[in-house]
Amino acid sequence: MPFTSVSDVPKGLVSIVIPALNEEKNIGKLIGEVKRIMGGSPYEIVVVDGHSSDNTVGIARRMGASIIYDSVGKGSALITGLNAAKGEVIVSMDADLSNEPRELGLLIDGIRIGYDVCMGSRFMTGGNSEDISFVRKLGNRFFVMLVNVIFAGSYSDMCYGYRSFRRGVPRKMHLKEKGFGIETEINIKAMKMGLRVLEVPSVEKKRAAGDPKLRTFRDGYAILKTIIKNMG
Ligand SMILES: Nc1nc2c(ncn2[C@@H]2O[C@H](COP(=O)(O)OP(=O)(O)O)[C@@H](O)[C@H]2O)c(=O)[nH]1
Ligand SMILES: [Mg+2]
Repeated sequence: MPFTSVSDVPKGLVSIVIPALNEEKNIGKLIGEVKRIMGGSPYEIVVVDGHSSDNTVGIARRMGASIIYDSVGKGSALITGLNAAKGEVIVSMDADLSNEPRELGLLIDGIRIGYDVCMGSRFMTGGNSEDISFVRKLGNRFFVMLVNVIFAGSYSDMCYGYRSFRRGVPRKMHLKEKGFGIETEINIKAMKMGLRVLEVPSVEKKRAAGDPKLRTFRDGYAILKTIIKNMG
């Protein structure tokens, strides 16, 4: 359901932005669960497809999602989706069933009670990850520590895509990272911009089907470069 002008947008609209690349085995179930959780409240689901070679788009469209395309990378897809979203609250979530739709309420409420960005955290009390490897957990710890020291933050997690934003906030961040550095760029910019940031616990499930697109060392290096680039 595309909204053509701001006056068309229903009050309290929530946008759920899902970057997806070859997720035909996951996307249908995810959209079904999101719709059930959102129930009668106004929402839109925006799938940002990276020109999948499988039937991701066909399934997502049949389930009622709006489809936009971005073939550059995960970050680039997320930026495209966040900028296209019309909601008062905008949620980003992965397509691989790692992010539980029943946590949506917590992320949405975080914005409704006054925060600008609300970030799911796997490593605060109540959070957990069933998906992260030991090496990636170690790398994440290191990057969290680095960002907290350099930018005076107190994050418990980074590099995690289950988040929510107040309308207008993603655009003001002028996001640039085209790959998996995007989550780190958001953490850093939220600090630098003095935004009101809330972390809420999140349990990351194992990717349900298909292959992970993140490559630990290639993308770890990209995250490090993101931190350095944003130091100025
Ligand atoms: N549009 C688009 N989505 C992507 C791309 N790379 C990954 N994704 C999606 O981004 C989300 C996170 O990717 P995933 O491979 O699960 O990363 P991981 O959970 O960090 O290992 C999933 O929904 C992917 O389908 C890309 O190049 N383009
Ligand atoms: Mg994943």
